[in-house]
Amino acid sequence: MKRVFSGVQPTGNIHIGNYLGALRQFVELQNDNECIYCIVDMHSITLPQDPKELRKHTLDVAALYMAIGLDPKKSTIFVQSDVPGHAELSWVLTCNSYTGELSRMTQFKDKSKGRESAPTGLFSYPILMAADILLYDTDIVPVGRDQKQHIELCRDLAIRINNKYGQTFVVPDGRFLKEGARIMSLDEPMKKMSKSAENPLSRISLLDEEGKIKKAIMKATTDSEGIIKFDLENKPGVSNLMNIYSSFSGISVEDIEKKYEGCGYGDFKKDLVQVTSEALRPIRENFEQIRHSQELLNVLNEGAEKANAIAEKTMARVKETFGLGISKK
Ligand code: AQP
Repeated sequence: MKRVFSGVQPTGNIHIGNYLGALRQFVELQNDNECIYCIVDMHSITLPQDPKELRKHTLDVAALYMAIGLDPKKSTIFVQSDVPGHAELSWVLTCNSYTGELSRMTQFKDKSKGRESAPTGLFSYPILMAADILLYDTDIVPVGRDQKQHIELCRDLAIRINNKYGQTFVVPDGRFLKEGARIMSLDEPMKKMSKSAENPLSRISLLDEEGKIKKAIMKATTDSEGIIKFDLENKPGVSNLMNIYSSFSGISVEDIEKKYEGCGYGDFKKDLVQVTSEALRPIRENFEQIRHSQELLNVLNEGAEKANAIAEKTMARVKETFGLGISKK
């Protein structure tokens, strides 16, 4: 069995980009692999968060993990800050990385744009992410395509340390979905859909009700051509909507083109509202049942225990490699 690790930041409600790009794979993978899924709250504080909101979102994401079908009997589900190994390993990796390679990360460039001085945590975000992955001897990391560069950096760090100090880390592979791998913002289709974007109509969250879904889709940016055609370069808005339609319905974009030949954007958008609402309804219903249950807290406690047991073993090996620590406690 391969070991799978991935995580989501509790920076807001999970949107369909997170779901179609990453989380959908989490569920699929749990049947044939040993899966570890984390709510990466320490990543969230790379930008300021309201502490109460952060706790709430952490539990929301955990409940959503279960609502989309993650089964705690098959997958380990836990909160990052409950396992100290993440921060510990992150420091070791920091000491083996270079400011040059971190400066090239596009996520850092995007998130620090317009700031005179960016938070250090934002700069070293990819190192914490590498620590998350390497801490569990991960083979496969299911993520959206936007994380490709971070996965490459993680691999580089693992290979660099293995070459210099001897075999210490498993070198992981990213796993990216083809369809829906990158869902774009509904109002600015050249930007990716994001939890923290200012305009709430730029995204559809997994917990949105039909009214909000309808508003966001009917207002989504298209173009003046009025033709349902998949053309990422010239028709990014329409192509993004087709991508969403295809991901939820399983109908290929070619068949969507045929189905809507001669139709206007209005008809297509109305159907997309229906397809999306139907796909999200069961998730919302499951969420309502799980969110305030004792079961959720039990799952997170047990998950942290299991994750800690693996993390402690890795950290013992890492300390041995680097000559760190004396006490065997
Ligand atoms: N628009 C997207 N399309 C496809 N996949 C996406 N992911 C994020 N946005 C899209 C994937 O979702 C997983 C969890 O993401 P994250 O919470 O760790 O951080 P993020 O990539 O920074 O997501 P957001 O929504 O943009 O959050 P904020 O606004 O807080 O930065 C990852 O696997 C990611 O690839």
